[in-house]
Amino acid sequence: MPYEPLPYRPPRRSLEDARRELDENFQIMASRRSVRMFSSDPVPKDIIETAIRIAGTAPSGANRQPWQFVAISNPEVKQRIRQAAEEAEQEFYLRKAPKEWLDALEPLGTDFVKEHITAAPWLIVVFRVDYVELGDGGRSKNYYVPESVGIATGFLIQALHRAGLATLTHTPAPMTFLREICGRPLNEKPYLLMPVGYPADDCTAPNVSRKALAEIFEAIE
Ligand code: IYR
Repeated sequence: MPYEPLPYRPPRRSLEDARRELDENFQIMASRRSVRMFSSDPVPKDIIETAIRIAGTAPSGANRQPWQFVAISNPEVKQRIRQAAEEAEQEFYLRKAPKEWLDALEPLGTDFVKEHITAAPWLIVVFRVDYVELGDGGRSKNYYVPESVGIATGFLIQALHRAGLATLTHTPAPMTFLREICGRPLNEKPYLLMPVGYPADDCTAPNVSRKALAEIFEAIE
């Protein structure tokens, strides 16, 4: 495809406006917590769809948009996913995880029981698409796939949180079962499993804090 750029002239916002927007967004995002206790209150499908549209605006390597999202509200399918995830996690907690890793998880209070997978009204499975099969037997490769899908997932988490919805990023290992259960083709690899919904009325979250700016940032001026 030839290079045919279009004018891009977003309106310039005042610094005052920018600071207000950023301060407000920081407050909103700093209040986000990963949630493991979901209400079963329903979330309409259009809410999920618009959040996924937002995820789909993420930048990606060569603009290949190498992601696929599957949202599941079907209770039987959620149950199958929970069962498979719990089997993988049981193996992790009881056999595979080194003690050091289990120690790091202790303050989070996690274990292999994943009730949130069936409690949340929606499960979003994010797939990475490493290549696309061309009709002629060839393949078209995608670029910077984990980076691109990670950015899209970040957009998704922010969009859902700003809409008042809770999320949990979950990566049971191995998670190939998600491709089978979701009926996706072999060029799509599960990247993340994310329950989405409202927090339960009695929801609690681990007592964690964020690093200070000085710990995560350095300016070179
Ligand atoms: N995947 C396991 C263990 C786990 C790992 C990390 I790193 C966490 O931040 C939290 C949990 C689980 O989901 O329980």
